[in-house]
Amino acid sequence: MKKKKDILYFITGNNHKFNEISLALQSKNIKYQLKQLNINLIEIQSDNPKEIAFFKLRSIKDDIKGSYFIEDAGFFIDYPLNGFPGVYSSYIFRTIGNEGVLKLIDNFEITKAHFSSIIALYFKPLEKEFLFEGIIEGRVSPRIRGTNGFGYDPIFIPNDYPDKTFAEINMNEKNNISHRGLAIKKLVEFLKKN
Ligand code: ITT
Repeated sequence: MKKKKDILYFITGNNHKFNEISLALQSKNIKYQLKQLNINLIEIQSDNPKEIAFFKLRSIKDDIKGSYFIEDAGFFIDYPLNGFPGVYSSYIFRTIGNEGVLKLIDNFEITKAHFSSIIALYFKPLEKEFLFEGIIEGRVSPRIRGTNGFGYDPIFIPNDYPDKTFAEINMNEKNNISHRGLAIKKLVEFLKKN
C-alpha cells in the first residue's frame, strides 16, 4: 500500500503565493503534501528581513505539529529609491499601490529593482530551522502593464524578459526565474536530501 504523504504547511494569507508555490512543487517528487494554513502572524518592525522571517516562524511553533514554512517577499527599488519599499512592501502596496509607487519615481528613465524571497522552514524531523533565499533583478516599468500575477508584478520588468512585466508572463514562466521560484528550488533540494 502507498504510504500517505506527510503534510508540509505553508503559512500564508496570500492565495497567489500559495498557488505559485503549489505549481512549483508539482511533479517535483517530494514526499510531502503542501497545505495552506492562514494564521495571522505577528510582524515585528525591523529592517532585517531574516530577523522578521525567523520571528514569524518561531511565533507559531507551538501551534503546529509537523513541518511548516513561511515565505516573506519584498520589492526593492534600488534606483532611484535606495531599496524602498523593501520591508514595507505590504504596507506601501495597501496604501498607495502601483500607481503611487510609479509617481514616486516619475521622470527617471533608468531604474533598478529587485524582488527577494525568504522561505523560513521549521523542519520537524531534524527539529531545526532553515532559510532559503531567492532574488530576481530587473527594473521598474514606466507604466502598469499586464493582468497576470499580483502585487507589484505589473510594474516589474525582469532582466530575463526585458520587454515584459511579471504580469505579462504566465505563472510557470515567472516561477522559472522569480525570487520565489529560486527559493523554492532550494527548498526542494533540501527536502529531497532530508
Ligand atoms: P503572507 O500572508 O504570506 O505574509 P503577504 O501578502 O503579506 O502574504 P509578503 O509580505 O510576502 O506577502 O509580500 C509583501 C508585499 O509584496 C505584498 O504587498 C505582496 O503583494 C508583494 N509581493 C510579494 N511577492 C510578490 C510577487 O511575486 N510579485 C509581486 N508582488 C509581490
